[in-house]
Amino acid sequence: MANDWQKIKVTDPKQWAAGVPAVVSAYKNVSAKVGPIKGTKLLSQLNQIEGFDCPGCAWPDPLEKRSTFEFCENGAKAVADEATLKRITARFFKKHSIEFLKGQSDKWLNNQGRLAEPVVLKPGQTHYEAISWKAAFTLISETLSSLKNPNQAAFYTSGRTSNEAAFLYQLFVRQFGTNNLPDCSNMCHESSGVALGETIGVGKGTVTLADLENADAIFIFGQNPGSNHPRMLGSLQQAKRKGAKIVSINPLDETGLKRFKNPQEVDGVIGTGTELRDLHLQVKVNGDMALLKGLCRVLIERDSPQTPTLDHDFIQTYCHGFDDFKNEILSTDWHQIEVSSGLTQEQIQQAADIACASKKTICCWAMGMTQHKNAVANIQLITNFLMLRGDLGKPGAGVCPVRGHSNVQGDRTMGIWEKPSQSLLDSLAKTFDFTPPQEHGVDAVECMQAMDDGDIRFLFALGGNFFRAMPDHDLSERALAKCDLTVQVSTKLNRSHLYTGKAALILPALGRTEIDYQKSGIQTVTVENSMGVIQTSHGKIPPASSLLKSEVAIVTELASKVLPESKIDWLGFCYDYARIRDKIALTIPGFDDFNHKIDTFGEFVLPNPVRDSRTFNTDTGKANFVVQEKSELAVPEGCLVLMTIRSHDQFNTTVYTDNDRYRGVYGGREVVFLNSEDINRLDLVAGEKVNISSVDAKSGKSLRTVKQYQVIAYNIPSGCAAAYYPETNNLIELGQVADKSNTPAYKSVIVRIEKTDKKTA
Ligand SMILES: Nc1nc2c(c(=O)[nH]1)N[C@H]1C(S)=C(S)[C@@H](COP(=O)(O)OP(=O)(O)OC[C@H]3O[C@@H](n4cnc5c(=O)[nH]c(N)nc54)[C@H](O)[C@@H]3O)O[C@H]1N2
Ligand SMILES: Nc1nc2c(c(=O)[nH]1)N[C@H]1C(S)=C(S)[C@@H](COP(=O)(O)OP(=O)(O)OC[C@H]3O[C@@H](n4cnc5c(=O)[nH]c(N)nc54)[C@H](O)[C@@H]3O)O[C@H]1N2
Ligand SMILES: [Mo]
Repeated sequence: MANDWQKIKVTDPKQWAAGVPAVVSAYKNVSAKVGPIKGTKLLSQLNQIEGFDCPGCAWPDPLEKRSTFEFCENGAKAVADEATLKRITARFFKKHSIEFLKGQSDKWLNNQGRLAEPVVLKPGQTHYEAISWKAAFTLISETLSSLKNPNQAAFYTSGRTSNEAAFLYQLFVRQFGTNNLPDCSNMCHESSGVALGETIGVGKGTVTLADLENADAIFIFGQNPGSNHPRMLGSLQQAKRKGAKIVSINPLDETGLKRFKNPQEVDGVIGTGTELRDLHLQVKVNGDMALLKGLCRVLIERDSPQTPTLDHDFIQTYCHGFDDFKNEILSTDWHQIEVSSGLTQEQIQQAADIACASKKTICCWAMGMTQHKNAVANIQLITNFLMLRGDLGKPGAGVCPVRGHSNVQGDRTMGIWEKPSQSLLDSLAKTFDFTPPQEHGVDAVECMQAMDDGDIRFLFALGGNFFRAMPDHDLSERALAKCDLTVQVSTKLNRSHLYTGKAALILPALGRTEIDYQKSGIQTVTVENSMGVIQTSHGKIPPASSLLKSEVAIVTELASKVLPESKIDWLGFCYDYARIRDKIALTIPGFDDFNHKIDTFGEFVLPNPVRDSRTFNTDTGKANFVVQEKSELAVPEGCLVLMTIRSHDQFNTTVYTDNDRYRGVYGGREVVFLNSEDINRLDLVAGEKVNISSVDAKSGKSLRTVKQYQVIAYNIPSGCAAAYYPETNNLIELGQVADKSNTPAYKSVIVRIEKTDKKTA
């Protein structure tokens, strides 16, 4: 942890992304963790048809023409992190108590290596100790049978789980008798799913990679692809070369969207690269609704019979609710739009110029849009903005929510959802001849609350770091401690292994990079990327330990133990994963001939009614315009709105290093980015240490505080602040969530910033 005397080094943000430094960083990282020869071999397998799917982000691979190095710096880091040569065995836990481990940083925990054998924390004990797989399954099974009813258990999923494991997992959980299937999507793109479901009838994006590369205009809202989806920069570069205009809407002028030097091209190595964004709209945190209303207003006002700016045919044929939407948009007040968005009318007109000159526009977005109270409204407005010009269901146009985890979208498709559709439940009932529970289960926030209320007493997590990823660690620690047993299926050590139920298990799993040997031979798994393409993934390196099990093996062995009466041949699925795919083909729409398709083509695209035929499966049967209620964040006098974001050197709660190269921060993560005006107004100076407290907007009272954060003067709108996730998660209230999607509002935390010496010395 940083002390007052430790200064974090700050330089100017970088003006371009990738290039040689990215390649050097990638190789340095991989070589340090797995050695140069193995590292180079591993990287050449990444995202190849016969290689493994990158465990990093969900950005798609080109369907044809994959280069030998279809990887990025941060994909390489994710691979190196999994393929590390270091191991954690029971001996490690004998040496280190839970209390000691709690005192270590996230980076330290992750750097200890791969979890190599199952361990148990018995009630009242201070250390984990070795346990056999058999005894671990018995402990889980006994705890589950001691529950009053199946809804006292919850089963979390993070988004790296393969389609095969996810399908069997939800089947097991539903046959056990609950829909309590919270997942990382609840904290991530849930708002996109809800918003798109209501407006266009499909919870996913509607564009392909080819669409993106052929768009006339691309609007990128609340996303930092330079760090989180670096391969997207290559697609944006292609689009630019074909003449696309790019608009970035972001409180920060993120380096990756300024200029890109493609390390796979000569120009990217020795040239100046490609300028990406044509316009940067420096919106205030949570100012997007106002901006989008302004944009829609300009499009509507500019429309005339001589020079139409709206696609009247599309609106008439395919849309519902236009008149009400138009009236509401025309009644918005420009002054209010400017105050709320932090942008001038002229800037919004400039963005509208780009939209009007475009015949095909795509809107991309990520967490800057989904993690606010009004997140669903944000995304519905994006969709409605596109609908005004008919930019849905035609080549080069559409919505593009850019997903996070590499298979988060696939896990949902496989039925990891606490609110399953009736058709999924009916389909499961038909294929497997049982009655799935009909009552909806808990999402991530409801799960934590139910544990705190004593209603859920058992948590099983297939991957992830549920404790650390969630808000309000004080509450979460208390809630988890009330459980009888918490089980983490993991590859790396993290904080969820330390904040546990009365008893806890760590079950070590195979990662995406590793060869999955089962009785019938080496297995293939599949994943779905952000654009609905199903791809295969083949592990390439021997497992980190002979005691690891694949997620499929863990789920099937557990299911056969917990459900001895089940008519399903669980262990048979593990024998050959093709058998799982045969059942997926019978149950999940779009997967007919699943095995045949992947054997023949390696990958295939799932149907998408909006993209394929402008079919809108909504309540009205049309694409819906939605009138959004006014929604302003109440910010008490003297307070700021804090967004909690990722650095360039982390993957979610996994911190690789303390640096954030593009933003110019080195040697520490306990920093807060502030506008110089705010720094002056608060009587602070850049470089000094401050405390950040979250504030109850109604009473103005401080809630929880993080201490000793170094002030960085940064180009960020006045009234806004930024700090890194997950160190600041305790500031966020569990109940501070997005309307309708219940996603924590990680990006609009009301805070007060004070000199450290006022409170701590
Ligand atoms: N290397 C790496 N890759 C990753 C991840 C990782 O941690 N590391 N995480 C994966 C996951 S699970 C996800 S979900 C994605 C996350 O990918 P991103 O969504 O790009 O990640 P964040 O760091 O949360 O960045 C949010 C961006 O939104 C901006 N923003 C914040 N608030 C607002 C707002 O109110 N309005 C607007 N317009 N912008 C705003 C921030 O300035 C920032 O640029 O990346 C995935 N890929
Ligand atoms: N403040 C704040 N909080 C946030 C966010 C934010 O922007 N701000 N973002 C939210 C978002 S978008 C997300 S997606 C969540 C992320 O929440 P999670 O998905 O729960 O968290 P991760 O950090 O991705 O999980 C990392 C752990 O997953 C395990 N793991 C990695 N690979 C595998 C594998 O192949 N199999 C298994 N079984 N385990 C594996 C490792 O043990 C590793 O320690 O966090 C959310 N929390
Ligand atoms: Mo995410």
